[in-house]
Amino acid sequence: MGVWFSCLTHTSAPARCDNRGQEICGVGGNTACTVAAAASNSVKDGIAAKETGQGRRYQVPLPRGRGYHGAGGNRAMGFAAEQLTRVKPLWDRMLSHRFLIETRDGRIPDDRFAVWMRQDYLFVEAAIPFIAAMIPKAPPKHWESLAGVISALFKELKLFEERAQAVGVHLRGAPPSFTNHAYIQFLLATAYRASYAEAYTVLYTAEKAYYDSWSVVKNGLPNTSKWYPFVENWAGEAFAGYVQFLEGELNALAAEAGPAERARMAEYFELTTKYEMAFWEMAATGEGWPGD
Ligand code: MP5
Repeated sequence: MGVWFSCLTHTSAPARCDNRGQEICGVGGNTACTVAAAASNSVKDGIAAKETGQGRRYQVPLPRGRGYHGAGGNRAMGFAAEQLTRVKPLWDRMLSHRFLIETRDGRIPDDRFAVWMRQDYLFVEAAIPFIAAMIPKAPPKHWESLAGVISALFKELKLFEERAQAVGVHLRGAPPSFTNHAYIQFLLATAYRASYAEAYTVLYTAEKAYYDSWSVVKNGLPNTSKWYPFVENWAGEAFAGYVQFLEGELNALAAEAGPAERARMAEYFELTTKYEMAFWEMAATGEGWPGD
């Protein structure tokens, strides 16, 4: 979601909130922000912002007492790291998916990339009610950070719209694919039926998957590429800070969970990883629906 600010300390925890034109995004407390990547991947003012270096600003404040790198607390390995280790073979397969490699190498056909754009636009749209449905279950200290995620999702939709217009992709040209439909239903069912910690696991895993996936692309795609704004969006320093914030919160939720809930969280972690893999596969194949 654009360029972010990484905020190292804060009394509250709004992650991923749009900070354009504001010093602090709605929450009182101490905030120490570092500007992430210089450029913005624009939304309304994208390209212009990129040229002037006036990127959209986000902040990722962490609760006081939590270091930027120490968000998991004192445990040697928090829940998230434990799960990433457990699903590593799957995770690595996701990161070596041909869609990512071809995008990184500038070999992805435009119409394939357009499939991903159309589908991810729908996914991001659906992420709004997903996050909104988590709010009633969330501890009050998470309300503002979740609200920040929602406003950042709206900005992200604008990034898609701007890119689509720039490259001539008709974003509204397709219904959700089978995989995307399933993933969206999974998100919503999780938000409504699962516990908050379980839903938060899905949020973290999806965001971490995108951070890692776009980092693969970043490691090769020239920043002059028409697709680079997506790299900036998900593989920038600021998004890294946001993912790290989520990781700390997820670890804390897992530490408070009982063994049964923790086991379900692990299951959600793995399922989300599989959906992420399936999403790249769907984009690479231009998957239709059974019976089409
Ligand atoms: C994300 C995404 C990242 N846009 N699409 C998929 C399939 N997985 C994860 O989420 P967000 O909210 O766009 O950063």
